[in-house]
Amino acid sequence: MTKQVFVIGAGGHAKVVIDALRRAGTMVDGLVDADPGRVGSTVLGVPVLGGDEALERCDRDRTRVVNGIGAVGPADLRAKVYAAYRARGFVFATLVDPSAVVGGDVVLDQGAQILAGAVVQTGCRVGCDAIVNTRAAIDHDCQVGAHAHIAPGAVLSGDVRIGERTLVGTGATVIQGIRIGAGALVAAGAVVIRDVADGARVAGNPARPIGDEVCR
Ligand code: JB2
Repeated sequence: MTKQVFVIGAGGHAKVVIDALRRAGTMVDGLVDADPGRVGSTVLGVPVLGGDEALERCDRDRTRVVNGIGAVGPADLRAKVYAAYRARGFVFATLVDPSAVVGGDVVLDQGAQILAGAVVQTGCRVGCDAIVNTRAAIDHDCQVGAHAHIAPGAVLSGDVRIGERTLVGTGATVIQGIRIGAGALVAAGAVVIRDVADGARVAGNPARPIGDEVCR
């Protein structure tokens, strides 16, 4: 059955998602965005139809939604939007950019997104609504929790666990076997050689706990 596809959000992440979907052979029928000022505009030629209520009349069986809101920190908006749409009966499509390499036994949960040039090796699981962003590399047997974001160019060695809603920042490196808890933040460029607790923020080489300064 042909499905209509809508992307939630009309900002930077939505643009990346629309392009990946197209190259994977999926056309996007429209966008929804909470900003009324965006209604009537287009992103890569796809119209912004309205706010979240614009999809209310869609037949859930014939509709798939894609989360176009990026995860820019722990406890993010992205997870809330995912939960709200699931509660309304919508199903999220998984997205694998055609340029990504994904092992044959990798498990992608609902709404997981593997973007351009990413590598996800054998034995991995990517949780629901998680993002493996541009050119991120995840080696064998890693587990990425729901709504987590492995940012562009980050590297996870084998058998790493990333908790729900955790952000591993741009270009960060995590050595093999490390456990990073839920709602944590690993700053861009950090080198993680010890486990990271739930909610912790770490930065540097080797990565150490930090305060609240911006570190994405
Ligand atoms: O509840 C909502 C909602 N809240 C914010 N529902 C809907 N449908 N849309 C919502 N939005 C909209 O998400 C905002 O009005 C805004 O248009 C959009 C977010 O766009 P922005 O470009 O600010 O962020 P992003 O999440 O697309 O991209 C961020 O994360 C990516 C991973 C940026 O930091 C990117 O650079 C990054 N690559």
